[in-house]
Amino acid sequence: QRTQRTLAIVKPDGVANLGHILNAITLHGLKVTQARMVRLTRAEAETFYAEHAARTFFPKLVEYMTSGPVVALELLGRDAVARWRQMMGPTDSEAARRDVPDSIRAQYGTDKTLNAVHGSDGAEAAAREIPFFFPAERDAPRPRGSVELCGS
Ligand code: YYY
Ligand code: MG
Repeated sequence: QRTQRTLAIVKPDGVANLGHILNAITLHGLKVTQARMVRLTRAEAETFYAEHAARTFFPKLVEYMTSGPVVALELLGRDAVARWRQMMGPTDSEAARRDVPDSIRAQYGTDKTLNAVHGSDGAEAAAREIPFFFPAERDAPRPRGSVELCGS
């Protein structure tokens, strides 16, 4: 029941539906406080998903996340972490279509890997993941192409 921030990523296969996804986010009462489109390097994708480095799907995941630009979003709202996870639906888009047909992954994902969106899995992850895409302004000059949609 607290106002918090979370990191959302519209993954390469989700970018074609960016408008629908942003619309769903705002309809659910979450605010987009920072947004940035970026093509991740292999090293960046590996670092972002370092917790999964030992998994068999890791190479496929890194390949996918570097296959095109992604859009990173900082979301702000009451229980933003859990509410964004709930909007996303299950990791496997096929399971999402079965179990949560109105979820983002059900509507815009393909399978277990190509699943349209990412969301931080807790407040701790959010605190680590938000600065990964949005470093403090004193540390970094504003990257070209970055847009602040909304003051925080
Ligand atoms: O948090 P979430 O994205 O729902 O799933 P994770 O278990 O953290 O896995 C991260 C990421 O890895 C997932 O979004 C797709 C990919 N992945 C996969 O390709 N195959 C799996 N069996 C599990 C996860
Ligand atoms: Mg996860």
